[in-house]
Amino acid sequence: MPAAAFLSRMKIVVLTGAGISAESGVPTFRGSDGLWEGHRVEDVASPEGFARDSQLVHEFYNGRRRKVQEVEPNAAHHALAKLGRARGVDLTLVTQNIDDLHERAGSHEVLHMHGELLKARCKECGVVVPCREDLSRASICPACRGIDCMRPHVVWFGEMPFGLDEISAAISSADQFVAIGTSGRVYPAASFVTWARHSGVPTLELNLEESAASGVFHESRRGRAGELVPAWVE
Ligand code: BJW
Repeated sequence: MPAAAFLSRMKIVVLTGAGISAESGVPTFRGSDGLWEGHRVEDVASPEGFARDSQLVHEFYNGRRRKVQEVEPNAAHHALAKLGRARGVDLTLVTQNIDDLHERAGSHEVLHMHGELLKARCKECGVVVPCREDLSRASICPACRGIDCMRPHVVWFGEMPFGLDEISAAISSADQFVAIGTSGRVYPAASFVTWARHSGVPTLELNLEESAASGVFHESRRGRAGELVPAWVE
């Protein structure tokens, strides 16, 4: 067996946020003219908001679903796909983003902790199905045939993010934790850097501006993801 086979691969956990897709033309949430501008968060991103006015929520996500199918991955998504293919690297790619730009850049097994815009879920029977078209109150569940029970397959405030056990295990055994393009304002993702530090894992932030979590990282680099991420991966 070659000696290299005994060398363990470097385990890197990357967390991405809205900032990585900004240069593809996908608006972030909290910037000026961010996604929440013109919407009350609790109206469009909570189960209570959906129960109050599902049509408003459908329209919000229908617009974003159409838009996301018109944009392309950028240099930062491509750099992370390249990192995932690198020999000697064991990459766990966790994204808070509901777009599919990591996959379209060539990344595999992306952990979408806040769900996926191009999927819908039946709130009655739980089936998850691909969804590229508009949803409405008239949408019919393909499994249970119920009416007005399909919702975007996303994680709203007050709901449990996906894959937390897997993410926690990956962070605690990582050699490096890197957060890219996220404001550090939404939990539990904002705590990942603290989880990493508790496990003695070196932490790096790549972000346009100072974030709410910047002070917790060992190192923070400021700039556009489209420049910082390829430079870090090289
Ligand atoms: C660039 C750039 C460029 C720009 N290059 N950078 C304390 C502890 C635990 C929970 C809570 C807590 N306090 C409150 C909570 C509850 C709540 C929460 O966090 N509330 C906060 C508002 C305080 N959290 C929840 O309810 C979560 N569930 C939960 O906690 O379950 C119980 C639980 C408890 C304990 C452990 C485990 C579980 C669920 C949160 C769901 C969030 N959902 C959303 C919507 C998803 C669907 C959709 O997309 O519509 O997720 S909200 C929204 O925010 C979306 C995002 O994924 C998320 C994060 O946003 P992100 O990515 O950081 O974007 P921005 O816009 O905020 O920042 C962009 C950054 O990029 C900026 O810094 C820019 O500078 C930068 N940038 N251009 C590089 N070119």
